[in-house]
Amino acid sequence: MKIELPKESTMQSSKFTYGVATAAFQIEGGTDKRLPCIWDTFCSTEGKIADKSDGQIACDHFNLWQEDIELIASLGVDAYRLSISWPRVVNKDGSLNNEGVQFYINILDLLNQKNIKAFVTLYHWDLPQHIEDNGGWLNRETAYLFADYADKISQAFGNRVHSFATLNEPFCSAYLGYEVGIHAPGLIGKEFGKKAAHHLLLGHGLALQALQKNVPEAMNGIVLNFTPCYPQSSKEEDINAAHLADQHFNQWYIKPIMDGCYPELINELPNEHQPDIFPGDLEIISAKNDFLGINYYTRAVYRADDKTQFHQELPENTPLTDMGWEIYPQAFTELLVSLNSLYSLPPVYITENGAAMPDQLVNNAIMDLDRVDYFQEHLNAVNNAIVQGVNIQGYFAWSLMDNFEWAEGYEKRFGIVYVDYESQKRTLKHSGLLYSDFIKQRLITP
Ligand code: GCO
Repeated sequence: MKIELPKESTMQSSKFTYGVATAAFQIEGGTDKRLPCIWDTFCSTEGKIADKSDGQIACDHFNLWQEDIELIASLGVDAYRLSISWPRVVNKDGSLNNEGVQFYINILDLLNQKNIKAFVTLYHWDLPQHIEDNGGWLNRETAYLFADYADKISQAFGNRVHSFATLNEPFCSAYLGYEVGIHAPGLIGKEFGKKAAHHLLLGHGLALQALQKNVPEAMNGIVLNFTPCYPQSSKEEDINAAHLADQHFNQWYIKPIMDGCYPELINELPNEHQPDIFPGDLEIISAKNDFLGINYYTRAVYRADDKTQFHQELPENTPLTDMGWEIYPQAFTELLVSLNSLYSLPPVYITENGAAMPDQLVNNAIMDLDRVDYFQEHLNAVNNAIVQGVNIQGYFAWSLMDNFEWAEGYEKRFGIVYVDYESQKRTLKHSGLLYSDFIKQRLITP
């Protein structure tokens, strides 16, 4: 068994970037060396995390980072996508915390020494708790605090970083965090989601200005996630339901960035659900990005519903990952092709794609053939989108290693490397071996 793509695929070229991805809160631990963040608070709230766990130790990457970078280098990847813990690098007064900054500079220097491009995400959901205490993303001021952090940290990192992304998945921060409450800070209310989303997007625009000023030679942009929406039947009302869900969950986050306006749906939102948009905000939000990061895992199927307008049907009789997410690679191609036709996209990087699977450690090995299939099918899906004209330049597997999967705790394993949380021993899974072989062979075949 191996992972392969057609010989003529541009994804076989050494110019195509392959990487692995992680996020600070999910792997670092070392919580006593930084300010508290909203995920610390959320984890300590009864009933929020499936296995009652937290991020205090996680993969202990805070101590094991050198070993982890050796592991990344051994895979032969071109790039590593990591996120910066905002509460590790700032003090409460907004000044930089030198010790925290140095932690990342050491990582970036080692990556550069090993010729691994650093793709840095500035916000992967770990808002400093003291900022949440002032209203978090419901407070417009947070967008300016984020830009200030982006300004300072990009100056401190300088040319060590190949690519900066402002936000990771503002949909998750806004909707999961402030509307349905399954992520930190756990607020629930239809009136919150789109207000938080607007401040996040404003924060993106303001931070991008700082990045373009301080590190214009870096590739600067944003990472968005998409769960394409499909109708359950060909009935018109189901098609409309899927379309509406798509406007709320997907287009809401990309359209302001690409087109400088929200979907028309905004005109139908009740007053109390409306974001607070100031003159000039949308110009700031729609400034040109050097790249767009796209995260894809699964699709969603909707039917019409009298009360809620659209209702998500759970998948039946289809292959699922351990998250219960349908495995449907065709939606990945269709998503990429459709975004490319709706918008004038900058170069696209697939910044996350992968699967949680019920891994079994047997004789010190994990034969995760299901995950290998997932990668193979989704790499094919990306290739199909390229063939149909989408400009895609890179692909990052989520994730380098098993880690803290948010509300699911440590029960769901997304890694291509297995982590034994007792001993912190890392074991390369079969998917990791084959992903690495695939990346390496591409460089030797003519
Ligand atoms: C994301 C992620 C990752 C998750 C992954 C699986 O950016 O979507 O936040 O942090 O672990 O998506 O759910």
